Amino acid sequence: MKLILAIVSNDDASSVSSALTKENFSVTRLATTGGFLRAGNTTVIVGTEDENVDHCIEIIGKESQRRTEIVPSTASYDIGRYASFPVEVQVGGATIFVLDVEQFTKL
Ligand code: 2BA
Repeated sequence: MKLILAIVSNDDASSVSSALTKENFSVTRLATTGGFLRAGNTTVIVGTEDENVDHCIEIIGKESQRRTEIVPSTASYDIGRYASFPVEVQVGGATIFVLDVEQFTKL
């Protein structure tokens, strides 16, 4: 058995967990924070048999594809004025760890 830890953006967390649940994976979601950006992200935990790992990763990848979005950004000038302009940012993607499970018990 394996434990899959997938860190995804908060925007993708719902679609990742819905798609996994639909395919009969058991899913736990944790609210986590990235150490570099210190922004919220979601860690999805899935315990599954070895033969299902590739399918699980495939679903996570499909629901959290890296993409570019245009978001508004604001710059301030010393004279007390602000300007708003669109910037391209990369969103999505997943960081996935697969661990061996020594024991799995439900009491
Ligand atoms: P990603 O590499 O896609 O990582 C996204 C989030 O996944 C990370 O959020 C962190 O929460 C988790 N993560 C990634 N690799 C990990 C690992 N080896 N162990 C544990 N957790 C891991 P953040 O830490 O906020 O990083 C956001 C993005 O900033 C990263 O995207 C990467 O592009 C960049 N980044 C992270 N650390 C960096 C560093 N030391 N120097 C430069 N850029 C960094």
